[in-house]
Amino acid sequence: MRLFVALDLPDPMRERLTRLAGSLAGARWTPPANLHLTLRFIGEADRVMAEEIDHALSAIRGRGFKLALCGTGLFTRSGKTCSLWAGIEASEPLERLQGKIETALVRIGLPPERKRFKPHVTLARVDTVAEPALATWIQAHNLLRSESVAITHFTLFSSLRGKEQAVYHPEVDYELG
Ligand code: 3AM
Repeated sequence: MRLFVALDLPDPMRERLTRLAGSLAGARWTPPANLHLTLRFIGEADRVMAEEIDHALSAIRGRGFKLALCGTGLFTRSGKTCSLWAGIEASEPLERLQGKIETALVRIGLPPERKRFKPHVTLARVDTVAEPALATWIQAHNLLRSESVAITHFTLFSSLRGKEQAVYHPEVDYELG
């Protein structure tokens, strides 16, 4: 199964992000149910490995914390704009949690993540959207801010590739004290 570790977004944050969707010709918006904040992409894992991952994640101790949305931006791949995202206000507890997850997974043999952690929620795939339209959208939404919401757990998700969109399934929640 294909796995990743993420924060399942609390409803007020999900609703706020859902309201941003629209008015950008060609954008493929993330369905509301799929909105999440990835902490660590894992990839394919067999049953035995999935159990080891679950075991390692279960041993992580951390406290709940609060998060707020902050700004929007674009990622590029091979010089081409590919995704539109909402940013997350700088958060030490979030960085600490991500660090603990990374350490735990590397300890059981997963290759280290080389990309620097950039907390974000992917809003849309935009590889076919015209650059000027993207720039206008970003300008209009760059001041995005939200109320802080409480994060009480993180989640191991499985991901099934669908025809149009992947289907994410929460496999295990790990409570933060
Ligand atoms: O949270 P975002 O949307 O940035 O793009 C995938 C998504 O990221 C990413 O993992 C998240 C949950 O699916 N992803 C998919 N395949 C990947 C890969 N091979 C990947 N990240 C790194 N390497």
